[in-house]
Amino acid sequence: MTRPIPFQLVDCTLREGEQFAGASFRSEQRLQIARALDAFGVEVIELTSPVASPAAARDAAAIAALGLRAQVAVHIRCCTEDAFAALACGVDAVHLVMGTSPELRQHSHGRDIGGILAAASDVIPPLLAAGCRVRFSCEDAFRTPMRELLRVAQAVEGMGVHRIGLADTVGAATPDEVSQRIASVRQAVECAIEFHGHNDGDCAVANTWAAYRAGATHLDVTVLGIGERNGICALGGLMARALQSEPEAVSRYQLTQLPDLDALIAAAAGISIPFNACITGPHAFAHKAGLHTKAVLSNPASYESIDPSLFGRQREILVGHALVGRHAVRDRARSLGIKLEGEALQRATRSLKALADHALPTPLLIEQMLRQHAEQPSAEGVQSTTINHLPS
Ligand code: HCA
Ligand code: CU
Repeated sequence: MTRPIPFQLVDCTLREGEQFAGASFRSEQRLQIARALDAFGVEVIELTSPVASPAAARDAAAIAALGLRAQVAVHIRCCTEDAFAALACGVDAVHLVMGTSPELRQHSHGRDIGGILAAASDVIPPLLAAGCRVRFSCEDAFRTPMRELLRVAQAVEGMGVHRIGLADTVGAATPDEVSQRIASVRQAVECAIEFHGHNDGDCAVANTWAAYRAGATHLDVTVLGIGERNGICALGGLMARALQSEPEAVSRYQLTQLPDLDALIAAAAGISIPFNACITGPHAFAHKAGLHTKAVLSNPASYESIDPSLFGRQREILVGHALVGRHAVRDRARSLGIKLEGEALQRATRSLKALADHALPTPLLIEQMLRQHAEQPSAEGVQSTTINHLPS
């Protein structure tokens, strides 16, 4: 018996991601990114509305024609003009969005709940009749009074949508609030539920996980979390979170492709992979303090909750710094074919610490020191002025 897929990933890099201040992808980049997302295994690829620009429409049609395994969707306003433009692109799915909070009702589209439902009933039937998958998302759902949110959710489900989206548009919800709201909507409707969480309060990944645990079936991500302001739930962050709790939930994705995917988007968006990115951050698997390296060398799981090799990454044991411990020094020596034990090891470690207090030694200098201590067990350290600002 095959197990049901626990959740589906809706990747919004080519929609929300392009709303990141630094991102303006060219057509060939959009196609390359769509292919890479498909190869990673995301289930849905969301694209910018075809009414945004001529290239957006051309690229949506081109991506829809690639024959990807992933479902291709365009993200549009809930109006017939956009809906017909979406159908003209030949996409599999249409993601409708409309603000339901008092703030957006007043300052965005100016309609009350009755007006929102009227717009939905104009747009949803022709899309369904054309054979499209349809998702209706309540923008700013977490500032929408619960009664009104449930009214909209039940009404659009009645119109036949395949999925209802709840967006934490201003990134202010907490995991508890997300759990409660998703659970209430889960009780009120039978269709699939999608969650889209912004990161303004640094809870996007936690909120997305809470949404899944409370019954959301579709989770929005972007590569590196890029999006409006400081973005949304990062694909890598969600993979890390899932692996820590339910590794089987992500086993169908090509996890070893994540570093290349993150690098692709970083380059296209003109940024570096952030130092604190889960999994692909440059030092995500670097161990430094002596206490840590001793235990990691004995068993990596002592300070690692995620195995770097699952993502094709390697752990690093840093020795070129003052916090170094003798186990790490011995390990580095061993990897260089140098046998360093007992008193010589102690002295080499002390010399390294004393040196690093003044300047971080280069890998070459470290090697020279280790050799010198191994060959001259009574030597009290080596002097050098070589400086490397990155401990290695
Ligand atoms: C936007 C807002 C949105 C929509 C999310 C959704 C949000 O259109 O830019 O369609 O579910 O965060 O509310 O990204
Ligand atoms: Cu958003």
